[in-house]
Amino acid sequence: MDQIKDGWFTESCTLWPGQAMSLQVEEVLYHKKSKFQDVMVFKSKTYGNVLVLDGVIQCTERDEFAYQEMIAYLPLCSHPCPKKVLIIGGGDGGVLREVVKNPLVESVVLCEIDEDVINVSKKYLPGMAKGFFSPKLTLHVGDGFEFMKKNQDAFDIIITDSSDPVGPAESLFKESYYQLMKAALRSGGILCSQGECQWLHLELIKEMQTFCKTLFPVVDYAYSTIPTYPSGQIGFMLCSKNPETNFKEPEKALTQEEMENMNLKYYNPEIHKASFVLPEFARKVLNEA
Ligand code: SPD
Repeated sequence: MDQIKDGWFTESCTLWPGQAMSLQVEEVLYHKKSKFQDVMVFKSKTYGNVLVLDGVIQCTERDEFAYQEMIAYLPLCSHPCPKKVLIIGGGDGGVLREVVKNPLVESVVLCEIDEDVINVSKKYLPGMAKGFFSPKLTLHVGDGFEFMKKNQDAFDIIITDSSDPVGPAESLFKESYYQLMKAALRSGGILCSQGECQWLHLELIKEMQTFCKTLFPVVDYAYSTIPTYPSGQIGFMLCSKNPETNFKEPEKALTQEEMENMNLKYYNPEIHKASFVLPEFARKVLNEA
């Protein structure tokens, strides 16, 4: 528990050297090692309950929607008919909650390797974990690589809601993983993966974009703002098997009524388009890739 000192949790990591994020702690609700990682949930003073894996903040009740809505709705609204969805990771249930809300989605498989994350989230993050009770869901506890090897040409959308590229999630940022996703997607399928932060990981994003372009005819990078992720932002790598896909224009813009019915708090058609507009330092690097 050396990350909590004088009532403050501090997140530091070799992936963002020289900087750290702190949140004031009211109470540690859960802290145990699972088979795969260190799992902690604490009640914070101003951000609600916070899920931390291997010392890194995964979500807080206050700002999680800025990530979960974007990683779900950017691909869902870029596909004309997103019937079958696969989520790799996402054990807190937040992305699942967003995906099952969409009336076009008929079925969702969530494949999470760490069952403890699911159980802890059901107990301490009920607002996120409610997707686990949807009749659209088939839950698979296991390895995403193995699952996709056995399920080819099967999904319209694959969302990878992973932690950062250290420890269990490192392989999810590699070309071999993207090749597997490509094979698991149906014709016209779209993937959207946690794509790290342009302020911190531009070289990694460029590397990923470069190999994605060898695999898919359409590749793009978008981002969302979120206070409790390093540098206040996180990005998404989007790839489509359909050469006609234009990620920057939603296939069908959600109406105000639809957004209200789905209780969206961050995503709207304007922010969809705007999320692909990059600052000049990032645009230059990624345009060269
Ligand atoms: N730096 C933390 C990145 C975490 C991304 N995944 C979060 C999981 C939320 N469902």
